[in-house]
Amino acid sequence: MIQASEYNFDGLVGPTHNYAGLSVGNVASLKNATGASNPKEAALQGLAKMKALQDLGLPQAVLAPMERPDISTLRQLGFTGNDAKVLFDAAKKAPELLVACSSASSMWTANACTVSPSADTNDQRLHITAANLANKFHRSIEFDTTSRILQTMFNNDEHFAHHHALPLGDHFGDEGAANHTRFCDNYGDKGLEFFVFGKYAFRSSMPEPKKFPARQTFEACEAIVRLHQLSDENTVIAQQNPEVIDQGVFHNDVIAVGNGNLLFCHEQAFLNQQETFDTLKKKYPGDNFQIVEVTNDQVPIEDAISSYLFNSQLVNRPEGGMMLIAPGECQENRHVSEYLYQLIAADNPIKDVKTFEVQQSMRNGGGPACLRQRIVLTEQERAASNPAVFMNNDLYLQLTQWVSKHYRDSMTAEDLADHQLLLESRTALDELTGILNLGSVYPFQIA
Ligand code: SUG
Repeated sequence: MIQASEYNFDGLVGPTHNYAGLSVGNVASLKNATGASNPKEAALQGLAKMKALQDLGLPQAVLAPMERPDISTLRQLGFTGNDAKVLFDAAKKAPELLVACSSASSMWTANACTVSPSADTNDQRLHITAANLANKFHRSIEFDTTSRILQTMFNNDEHFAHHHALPLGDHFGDEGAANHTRFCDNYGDKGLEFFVFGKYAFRSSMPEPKKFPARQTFEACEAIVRLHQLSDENTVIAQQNPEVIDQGVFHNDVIAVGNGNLLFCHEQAFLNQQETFDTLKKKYPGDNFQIVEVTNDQVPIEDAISSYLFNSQLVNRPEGGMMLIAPGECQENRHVSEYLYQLIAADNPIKDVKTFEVQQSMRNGGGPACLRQRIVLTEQERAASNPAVFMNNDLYLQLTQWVSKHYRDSMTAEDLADHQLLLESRTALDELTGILNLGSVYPFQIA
């Protein structure tokens, strides 16, 4: 049996974290559109979660943010002159473009890419496809830098295969691991990869949401399966329930989460729920696939969305059994907290729940699971990866000091036009590439 571990790569919140109401279909993003954010608190909350998981014995690493404001995209859109003039003109003539080009949304690393561990792929390399995030302009400008960062972290052709993001446009809308999970008995075993989509792009008259966009297509899932050299018997592709997308479930990870041999989901998660369960059970390579299905009576869909219960991380405890790493909002919601109390007392693999305060992220629709990308690495693959990105006490200390030195503690949309903010962000990111040994990955470093 091959030994492998699952690493949580959490997104480091960027210095321009702000609330701009950019994501139609994401209830929290629209609700908090005009509020002031606190980038320093957001980054420190994220780092505190990383450190706590590391201290629990769960392997942890970190993924760098984007350069924002994204001057190179503003130039592509026709703004000219020096950087200060680009900012000034964009703020005056197209403030909506400036906020879109300033989002710190790469902090939701679940959306950065889809990763298939080497145990699942035909060439036995770990495959990575950066997500095109085509449905939202402010996110569709992430994948180039994401790819460069991932390539410097996993820079070894013998072990890692990097694919270009899928073609841009609605037909191949791909939201990365927010719509992908993997089931297995042991992380080093060949697993069952589970892809979830919101609509078909090329087939008309199929069910799809009516009010909010379906961000992930069936065709995008199939393309990733081909690129990653996955076999049919180890892959399931299922459709999300369009009715819940219309209620604000913009990604599958807002209504379902999986780990090991367990799927934890709401009863309204999938369009053909029973058929999806049957296929998962049939194809699961181990012999004990388990499902914990939460009914609407236990947790109404509105509570699942507002508390982000299913955007918890579901992890193996070093001492056995699983644990939910849930957002603090789950404790405050009566239906959810009562349900969680029953859940850990019942007969299922989830033995414990820990809550974390990530409100800065939650206000933009990002819970604990959004903040991380799961990457299964064998010992050899771990040794072939960039060692500087793996969490330890020194790195935690260095990064908290770095955040405290460079980040502001309040930010509104008006601040984004401040040339000083651009300079501060670039100074911070330049130092960060040194700390994480990434080389030159940002447009301002390679221009
Ligand atoms: O793409 N929010 C992100 C939240 C992503 C959450 N990720 C997962 N569920 N895996 C999004 O909607 C809001 C930005 C703003 O409104 O300022 C935003 O992009």
